[in-house]
Amino acid sequence: MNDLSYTAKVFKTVWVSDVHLGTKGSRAKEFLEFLKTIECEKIFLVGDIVDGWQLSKRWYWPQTHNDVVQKILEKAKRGTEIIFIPGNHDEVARDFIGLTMGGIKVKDDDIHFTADGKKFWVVHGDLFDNVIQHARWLAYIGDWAYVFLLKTNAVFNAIRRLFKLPYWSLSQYLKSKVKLAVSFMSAFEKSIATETRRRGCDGVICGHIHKAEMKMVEDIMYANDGDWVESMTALVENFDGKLEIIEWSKTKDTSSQWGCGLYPANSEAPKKNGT
Ligand SMILES: [Mn+2]
Repeated sequence: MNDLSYTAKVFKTVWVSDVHLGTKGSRAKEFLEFLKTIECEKIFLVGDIVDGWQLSKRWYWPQTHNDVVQKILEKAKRGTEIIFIPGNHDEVARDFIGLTMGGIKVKDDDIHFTADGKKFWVVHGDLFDNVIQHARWLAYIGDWAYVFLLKTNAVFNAIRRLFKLPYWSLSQYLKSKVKLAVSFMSAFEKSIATETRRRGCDGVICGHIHKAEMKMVEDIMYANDGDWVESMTALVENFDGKLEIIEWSKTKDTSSQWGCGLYPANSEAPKKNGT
């Protein structure tokens, strides 16, 4: 173990989602660096890996995005078990559920047992997003109204002054929007936890809302692997079964400070009760 000319971070399992390849916002370069740094038994691609919605509107596919796909296929070839659970942005892949392509298994959802015996339901999560499910247009109107208000706030209040109306506070409005977002997230967590309980699982691992988090939602363990558009996060399982959120922006330069030690890439993975 003395020759550490090439080292990799070794995990049992890795979950990533919401990479949104095919969009300018995708942090494909960083995601590729992350993939190159890790070694693991199993990778779950928890949906929205490729953004088919955006690609169908405008083709955007730089080399780095191709490199990510190649890297994933290469890992599959070398024996990493890879499971792809399509999300709503790559829902075209839902036609391939049950198939294995390039060594990658496509599944609607999956069950994962951690090394310490916890049963997790793995799912993208968009089914629990009522805004998308029932009123996609509402989300668009929301965005449009927000931009419009920002642009017109000053003019708007000048007119209100003219009519001797009190100042209308944009910041108050935004605060209420944030509150709305918070209540949306807790509604998402609650409904996904309810379904997880109904399925007899101890916890759920999902993506979709672009917010990495690990917490208890009542009696259910809720773990979200975040995204590779803004936060650059992944969820990992260590060999003792403990889950951990990796924040790439914080760990990439300090990989020696990661939760557990570094191991040569080709060494045998640490055993369950060893290090
Ligand atoms: Mn999604």
